[in-house]
Amino acid sequence: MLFFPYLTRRHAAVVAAAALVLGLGTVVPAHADHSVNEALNVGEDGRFRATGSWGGNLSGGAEYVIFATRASLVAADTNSRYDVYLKDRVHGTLKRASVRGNGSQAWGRSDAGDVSDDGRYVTFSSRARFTSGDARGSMDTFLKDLDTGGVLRLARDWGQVDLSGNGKYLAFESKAKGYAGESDQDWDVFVYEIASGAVEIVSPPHEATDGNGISWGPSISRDGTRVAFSSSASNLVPGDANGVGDVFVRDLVAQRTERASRQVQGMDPVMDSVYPVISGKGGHVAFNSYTGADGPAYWSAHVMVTDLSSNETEWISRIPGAKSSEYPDEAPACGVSDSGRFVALASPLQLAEDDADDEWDAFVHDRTSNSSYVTSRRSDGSNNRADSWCSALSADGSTVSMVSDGSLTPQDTNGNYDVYVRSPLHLAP
Ligand SMILES: [Ca+2]
Ligand SMILES: [Ca+2]
Ligand SMILES: [Ca+2]
Ligand SMILES: [Ca+2]
Repeated sequence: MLFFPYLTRRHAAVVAAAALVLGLGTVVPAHADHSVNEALNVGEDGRFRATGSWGGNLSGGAEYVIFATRASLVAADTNSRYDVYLKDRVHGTLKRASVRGNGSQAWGRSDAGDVSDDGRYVTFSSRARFTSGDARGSMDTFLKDLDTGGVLRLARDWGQVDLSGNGKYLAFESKAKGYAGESDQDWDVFVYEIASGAVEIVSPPHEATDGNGISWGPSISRDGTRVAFSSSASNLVPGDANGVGDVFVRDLVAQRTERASRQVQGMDPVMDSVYPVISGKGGHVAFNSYTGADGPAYWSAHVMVTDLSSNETEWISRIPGAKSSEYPDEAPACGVSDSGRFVALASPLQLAEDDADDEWDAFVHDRTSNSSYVTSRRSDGSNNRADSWCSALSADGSTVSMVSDGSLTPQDTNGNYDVYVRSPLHLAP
């Protein structure tokens, strides 16, 4: 998942200043670290490119990273447009993914989506034409099979799409009628089985014929059986009486929905919970909550993680002593490791001792040691005084992908945003 910075640097500075006054500047211990950055905006010739790159979703094992760049990384790329590339980090090979079924290049900007764990399937969005019947100029989402070259244009009424790690399912949001018997035009969340084309509704209510609100923002587990989403409906589970939007998880095998934002620090949320990210195994969900431990946070969202087996929710982007309402708005989490222990997030807050600036940084939070660690550093470990955001986290939490407008490797002097992968993260045992 990728996002833009919000207008929060001023707020971050206020919180940082308050923390210093309160003696809270030192938050967590630093980790020993030997991880290095890998820049993705590098051509087949091994040279770093002068124009920027963007995106950076990872396969579960971090063997593959999908990103977009305006630079030409392979000789056949002569369109001077953003294209989507898939880097095989194990074999060091690079493929341009945003090409048509016959291998010809497209003439419009393409942006990176998701990649399956085996690197076979990718999703991307583009204004270019990839299939017959696709009008140039319309923004569409495509599914590409890199084994066969085949490109499938996903339906125009699909919004956000998430590919399951096993490459078999796509979770999507839509407000169109007709999917899985839906008769209204509210936003709902569905799962599409790639092999059969079957569509199943994910956001059904437990008692009524339809949810009494909108459901959106799906995130699907590796095996495709669990889908997290946001919903304003109050009839998806019994006893949802808080009157605000929540995050839910649907188990498509057990045909059961549970509320993941049921408890935040022991309290029923009094403000919305949004932007869920489910772990590959489906046991943990990170999301943003506008409710803090001490009540409504109003305009600031905090990153929370719910363990679905214990049903406990933890606020992880927290500076001790600061009030909820003093926090800046935070970006959605980028990933949760399979065990639920590690969470990738980005924040303008100084969540780690080694973060010495009020720029946005990418962090990995370790829920076991309750400490956060800056991953958007230079390879030599020095501080990067520029905004950086996370993109994705590997299943084991040892590899993170990021976008930074700083220079995280010595050859990056282009002054543009670029995608990096950092690994292996030597986090506390
Ligand atoms: Ca290009
Ligand atoms: Ca609710
Ligand atoms: Ca910072
Ligand atoms: Ca750069």
